[in-house]
Amino acid sequence: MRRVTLLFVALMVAVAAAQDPGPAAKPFSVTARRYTFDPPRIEVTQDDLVKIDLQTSDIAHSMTIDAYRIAKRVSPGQPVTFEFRADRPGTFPFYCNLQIEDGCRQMRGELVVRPRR
Ligand SMILES: [Cu+2]
Repeated sequence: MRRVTLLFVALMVAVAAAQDPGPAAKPFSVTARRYTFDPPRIEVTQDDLVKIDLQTSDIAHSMTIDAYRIAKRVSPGQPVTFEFRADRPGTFPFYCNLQIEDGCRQMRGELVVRPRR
């Protein structure tokens, strides 16, 4: 019985460690405008909780990161905040997937997720 209890405690500790949210979300403020993202590059470390405050300074845009299945639309005067866990290391492009203006196709940025050592 005691052995079972110890096992259970060990398991719960392992689960808690796996779910450790770690430090608070890393905030980034991103401004979309014709036809750039500012900043165009976001660097984080694997497993960081990334918080993006997205706003546009002109027309509606989006911030789309296919690798993370993120597509957030932002409208003038209505900033959007979203969070995600950067669990995949690598360099991932982000872009604007709205077709309101042709120039949006030039909107490119990259998310760099450094591997955790
Ligand atoms: Cu756009």
